[in-house]
Amino acid sequence: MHKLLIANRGEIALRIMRTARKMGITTVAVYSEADRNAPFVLFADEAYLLGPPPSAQSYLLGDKIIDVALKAKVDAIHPGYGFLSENAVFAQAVTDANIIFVGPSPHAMRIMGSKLAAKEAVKGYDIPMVPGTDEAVKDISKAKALADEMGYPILIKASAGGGGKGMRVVHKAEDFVSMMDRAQSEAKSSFGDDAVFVEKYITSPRHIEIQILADKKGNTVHLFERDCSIQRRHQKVVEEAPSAVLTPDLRKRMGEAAINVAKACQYEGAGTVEFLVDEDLNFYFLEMNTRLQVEHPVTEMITGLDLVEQQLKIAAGHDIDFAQADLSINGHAFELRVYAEDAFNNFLPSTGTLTTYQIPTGEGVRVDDGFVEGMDIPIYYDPMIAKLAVWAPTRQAAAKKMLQAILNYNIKGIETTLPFGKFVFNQPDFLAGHFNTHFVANYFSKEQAEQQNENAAKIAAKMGLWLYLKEKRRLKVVGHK
Ligand code: MV4
Repeated sequence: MHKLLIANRGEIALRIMRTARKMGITTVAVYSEADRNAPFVLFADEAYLLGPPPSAQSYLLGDKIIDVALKAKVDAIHPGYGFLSENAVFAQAVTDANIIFVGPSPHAMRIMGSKLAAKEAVKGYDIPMVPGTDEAVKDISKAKALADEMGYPILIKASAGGGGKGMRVVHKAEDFVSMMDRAQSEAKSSFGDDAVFVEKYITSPRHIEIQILADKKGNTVHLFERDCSIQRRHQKVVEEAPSAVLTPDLRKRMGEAAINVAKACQYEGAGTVEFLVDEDLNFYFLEMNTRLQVEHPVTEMITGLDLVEQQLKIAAGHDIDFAQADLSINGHAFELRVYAEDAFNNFLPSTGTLTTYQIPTGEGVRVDDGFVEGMDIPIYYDPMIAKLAVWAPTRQAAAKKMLQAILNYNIKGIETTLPFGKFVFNQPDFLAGHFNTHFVANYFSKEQAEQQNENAAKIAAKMGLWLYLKEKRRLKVVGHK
C-alpha cells in the first residue's frame, strides 16, 4: 500500500494520516468548503474539494470520492467513522473499482448492519444474548404473549436501528400493542424497514465493548474491553479501558465470545463487539460495529498497539504477527470527549470561534483533535472538538491525571463539555467504579455540579485557614525566642 485516501474529516482524518505517514504511505484528503483550512487538509500530501459543506453534498458522496480516488491513483480508502464507514454499498463500489476498502467485507457489514441478521449469524456459536424474539415480529399477539411470559419491562428494538435509535421501553402489558404499532411505523419511516423485535429490558446495564482484530486468513484476537457506560442520550462522553468491573475470567469469556461473533461473519480488520453487562455480571451480545471507533485511543494506550497501523497492514494482506497470549493490559486509560456544547444549558450546541485553544501536554496525555486557535467550529458536522485521553499505571492515578489535564485545557470562544468532565472525574461513585448507563441522567445537573464546586471551594477555604493558623502559631513561637 503506497497511497491512501481518507474519506473523512476532522480529528479522525488527521489521526489516520499520521499513522499512514509514519508507515511511508502517501495521504490524500477529500474535503468540503467548510474544511478548506482544516489541519487534516493542510497535513495531507494531496487534497481534493468535494463540494459544499452539508455532508450530503460532500462527505457522503461515495461515487465522487471513488472518482477522486481513481484520479489520484490511490491503492486504498480509509472511511474513518461515521459518514460512509458502515455503508456496505460504498464498500462494494470501492472494491469494484479495484481499490482496497480499509474495513471488513461488504458481506460482514451487511450482516452486522441488521441486528436480526447478526443474531441469526451468531446462532450456533454459543454467544449469550438477551432473552427475546430472534425474528421480526409479524404477529403482535404472539409477541405480546412472549413479553407477558418474560415479564416487563421489555424493550422493542428496530432491526435496522443502532446507537439507541428505534428503541422503546414498555413498562406494562397494557402498553404493549400501542407501543408495537408505533415502533413499527417509526422503524419504517426512519430506516425504510419495519422489522422490530422484542427483548427483555436490562434495566441498569454497563455498556462494555470488546475490540477485535482479524486478518484475511481468519486469525482473530481481542484487545480487551472498553467501558462506555458514561453516556448522555446514547452519545458517549467518557470511555475507559480496562473496565473497573470485569474479572480476568469474565474478560476471557467476553473476549472469546467477541472473537466468535467476528468469526460468524468472516470478519476482517478492526471491529468492536458490543455487550451489555448486568448487575450480576451476566453479559449479553448486542451488536457489532464494523468500523474504527471514536474511543479506540484507550485501547491503544493499554495495549501499546496502533489500531490504524493494524488496519492498514491487514487491508494490505499481512497476517496479524502476534498471538492472543502476547497481549496484555498495561495500566489504565480514560477518554473524555470534548464537545462544543454547553453542559450547563442542557448540552445546547455552542458555535463560534476558538479564540483561545491550548491543549494539555505531558507524559500519558493524548489529545486527538482537528482544530487550531482562531478556527470556527462548523455547524454542519458532529459537535465533537477533541478527545482528551490519559494513561497512568492505575485507574486512580489516571483519573487524577484526567482532572489535571482538564484544568490545563484552555478553550475560549465557545462552551465545551470540559466542565462536565470535571464533574464526572470528581464524582465519588464514578471514582469508585460504581456506575451504569444511567449515570449522567441520575447524577448530573447544573445544581449538582455547582454543589460540587462549592464543596471544593469550602474545603480549599478550610485548608487555607488551617495553614494560616498553623503558620501563625509557628511565628508566635519564633517571636518568643
Ligand atoms: C438494551 C438495553 C437494555 N436492554 N437492550 C443502546 C444502544 C444499542 N447499542 C443498544 N442499547 C441498549 N440495549 C436491552 N435488551 C440498554 C441499552 C443501552 C441504553 C439504554 C437506555 C439508555 C442508555 C443506554 C446506554 C447504553 C445501552
